[in-house]
Amino acid sequence: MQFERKKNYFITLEGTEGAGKSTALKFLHSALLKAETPVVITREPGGTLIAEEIRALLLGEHSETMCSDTELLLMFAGRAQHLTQLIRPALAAGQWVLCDRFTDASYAYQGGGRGIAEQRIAVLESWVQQDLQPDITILLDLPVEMGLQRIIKRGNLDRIETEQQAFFQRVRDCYLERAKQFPNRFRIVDASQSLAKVKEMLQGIIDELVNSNP
Ligand code: Z5A
Repeated sequence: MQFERKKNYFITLEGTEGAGKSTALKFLHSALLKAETPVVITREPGGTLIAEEIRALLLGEHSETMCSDTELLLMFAGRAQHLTQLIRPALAAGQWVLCDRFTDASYAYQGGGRGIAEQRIAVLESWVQQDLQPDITILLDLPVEMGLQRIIKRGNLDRIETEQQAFFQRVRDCYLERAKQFPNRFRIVDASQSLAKVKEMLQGIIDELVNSNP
């Protein structure tokens, strides 16, 4: 008798500011472990030694302004390293990968936020990823003002988090546009709801994936 190989998913988690990604990530991780899913949890920018060094450069404060192209290219430099060293080998070994942000964030922040043309980002995307795309992207969405109030309360803002409200509105608009463009891949979760409700929705997504497995 031949057993079908179980599908292992590449899941990415995205969100606007203060959407509660850190909390959601912990919940998703434990839900996958409870379902006895072999999962690697990682993040972008970052995820490997070199990519984490690039992250420090990206999120740190500098005495010189980082230009938008540098920011975009560094995001993809880190992604190339991350894909080669961690994501592709994990997927090839049959593990699920749960990644805190991925290329949709480059479209949202460097494209929507900074105004870099989508086509330029698409060139880097196909260079670095070839045909690899996440299977599922969970987007935690909430009104910008509400998210900013949450992160101001939390404190400890990084270089990108100190941007103006209009920047984050463009980021949100771009995420929602991408969700419309790729409806099969995106799952939108209303992050303005109570944490209990958000967790219930996340559990529903995990159940859908685990149960869809042969
Ligand atoms: N970036 C980019 O520009 N381009 C790229 O290609 C990539 C990334 C990959 C670092 O990302 C930055 O990199 C990010 C995008 C950019 N920049 N910004 N800004 P990150 O993912 O490491 O950092 P982050 O966006 O700041 O995410 P975070 O640390 O996970 O924070 P969060 O989503 O804002 O969530 P939180 O800290 O869990 O929640 C914020 C507060 O709200 C906290 O006090 C919670 O207790 C509270 N909270 C959470 N959920 C709820 C609910 N449901 N109700 C009430 N209160 C809640």
